[in-house]
Parts: sequence; structure tokens; C-alpha cells
Amino acid sequence: MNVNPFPYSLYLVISEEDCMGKNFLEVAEQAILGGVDIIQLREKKDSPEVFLQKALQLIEITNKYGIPLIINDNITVTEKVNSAGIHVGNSDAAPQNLRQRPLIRNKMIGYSIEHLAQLDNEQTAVADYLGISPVFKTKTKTDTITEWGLEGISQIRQLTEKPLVAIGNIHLENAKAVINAGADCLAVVSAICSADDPQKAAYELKNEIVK
Ligand code: TZP
Ligand code: MG
Repeated sequence: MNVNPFPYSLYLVISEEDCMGKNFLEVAEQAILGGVDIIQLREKKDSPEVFLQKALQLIEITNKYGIPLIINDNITVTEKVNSAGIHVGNSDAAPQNLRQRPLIRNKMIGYSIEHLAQLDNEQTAVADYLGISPVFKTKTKTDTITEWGLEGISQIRQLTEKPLVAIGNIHLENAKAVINAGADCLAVVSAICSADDPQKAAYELKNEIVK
């Protein structure tokens, strides 16, 4: 029986730069057509204005397909575009503080787990899902702390019932193993953004998850 309380299984984390010259809005749409069911916009280098403009463009696409848009680590953009949620890391705005904000308190809040000790904290308790970050070493984000590996996923799975979103060097070859280790959802950047055919890449990943 599937007891997964999280209705999403393939999560695209996108930035314009990671799309390697392709139009990121087209990549997002193709990814949705291939089976991505939740998207996060993660722009670490943009000015607030540019981030907001990109989010306004992307939400038109996610709304058209009825899938949630999550904004990485930016309260203003989250509130202005009225995205479905916000994702924060260990050193960003605290989920408990986000729950105090009238325009955010009812949104989906994702929280990255980088230390085991975070599982006991009150921030984890109020998050809607936990990012296992990173599962494997990745060139896309190098300032990481713990590489959880498959064993780390299994360990976290035993310590919490929160939905677990695994991220970090997840590709077709290891997707099934990450799910089998206890992840509810796979989050990817390069496996889809750098693919020649993002729709096909998403379709093949989704197939590994549902098989
Ligand atoms: N957080 C932890 S790893 C990562 C982020 C945003 C990047 C994942 O990128 P890729 O290309 O899927 O390894
Ligand atoms: Mg951060």
C-alpha cells in the first residue's frame, strides 16, 4: 500500500543559469509535460527585481498546469507572486518565523536537513517537507555539509514521518535506489535542466519512480 502523504514525486529545481543557454521557461514547461509535478525557482545570483520577474513568468506556466511553484529562500518574491510555497535552508529564514507571516503561514514550507540534529528542532516540526541535502556530492551546489548517501536517507526515514525530498546528483541510474532507501520525492537540477530533451529526461525519471 502506498502511504506516501506527499502528492509529488518528481521535483524540478530550476535556475536560468542551470539551463545552459536554453530558455528556462521552456525547460520548465517541457519538464512538466514529462512528469515533473512540483517546481522550485532557485536564483542565487539575481537581483531581487530580476528574481521577481522570473517568478512572475514561471508561475504563469505552473498555474497553467496546476502544479505548485516553490520559491527558494526569498520571502518578498514568495509573497508578491503568491507562490504555493517557499524552501529554506539551515541558515535562511526559520520555518517558525515564516509560520508567523500572514501571507506565508498557510503555504508549503520546505526545509533542508544538513545535520542530523535538525530533526529534533522546532523548525523541522513546522516544515511540510524535508530536503535531504545533498544525497550525493554534486557540482551544482558545492557549499554542502553532509553527504547523506543512501544510508543517510534510511536513517532519516526512521527518525521522522515528514515527507522526504532527496536532492543532490540524482540521475536515472540512481533514482530507484534513492526511492527504495526511503525518499518520497526526487529533486533534480542538472538531470533535467542540462538534458538535451528535458521532457524525455523528466519522463524517464518519473518512470523509475512509479515502476
Ligand atoms: N541543494 C542540495 S544539492 C543541490 C541543491 C540545490 C543541487 C542539486 O543539483 P543536481 O544537478 O541535481 O545535482
Ligand atoms: Mg539558503
